[in-house]
Amino acid sequence: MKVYINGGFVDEADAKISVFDHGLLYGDGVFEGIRLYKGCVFKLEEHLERLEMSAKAILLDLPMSRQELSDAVCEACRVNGLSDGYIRLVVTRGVGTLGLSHKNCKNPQVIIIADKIALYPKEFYTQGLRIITSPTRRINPAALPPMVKSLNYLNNIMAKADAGLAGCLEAIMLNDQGYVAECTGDNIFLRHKDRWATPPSHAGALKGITRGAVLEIMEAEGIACAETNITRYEVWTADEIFLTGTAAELIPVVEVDGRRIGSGSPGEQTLKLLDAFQDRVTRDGTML
Ligand code: PXG
Repeated sequence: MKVYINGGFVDEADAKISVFDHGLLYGDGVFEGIRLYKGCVFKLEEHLERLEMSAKAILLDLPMSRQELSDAVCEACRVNGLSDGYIRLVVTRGVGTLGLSHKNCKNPQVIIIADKIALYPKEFYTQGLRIITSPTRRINPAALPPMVKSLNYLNNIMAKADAGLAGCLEAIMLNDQGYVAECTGDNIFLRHKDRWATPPSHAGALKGITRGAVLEIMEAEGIACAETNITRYEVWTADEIFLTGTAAELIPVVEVDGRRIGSGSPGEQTLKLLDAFQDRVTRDGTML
């Protein structure tokens, strides 16, 4: 595998960063996880826009233009002979002296890894996921805006560990007020009767690209979905729940905190939306 680093492609064994990079020392940097479907990079423009906004929020000047980043992402797929896969685009603050100040880091580092994708096992799409609510809260927006896709994922990693300890693959994270924010690496949607809802970004949800695509599909199909605060009670009593994420696409949830959701099988509308999503993945892509 060839990795893009330091402005060019090198063998993966040679793709290394300095121990003085603040991305490593402090988790100072931003990233994107992007899907490649049949030679099309899904929603590349949206991912690059989110990367730019994440970078702006943390006062990081991206060293490449949108077009240069787009070209490098496509090239990373081409040089690795991929037509389907997962692209990790990372921008670290770069090398600096020891000390928190970002100002002594003059050269942010752009890294692009294009690889095969590890998906949730297939049976979860037919049987649904069991998840829990993690005791680990989503980071307070006043501390670090959760919309920033930063290299600081310890908060989510702790919650993912909570899920694992409970024998689950995902966990819901609540915000400071106790409302549902999202899951550790996925957004959440739920249905009560004919109304769908998903937490707004100000409740602590990352503005997921998959979430955005699903909201577009719902609008096109005339399915009402509110971006509104959601309580645990509303989760436990939902008729249908699914999660969205770049890796997961749409994955049904059939149990939360030991409460069965709906009939205990993946919801009918969830499976229809998953179909509609899969129909679109190459339509909204940037061709290699
Ligand atoms: N919330 C969080 C906190 C995320 O990190 C999503 C929601 C879904 O967003 P997208 O844009 O993918 O629809 C994410 C992104 C992984 C991995 O390795 C996945 C994410 C983040 C970090 C790692 O599977 N998902």
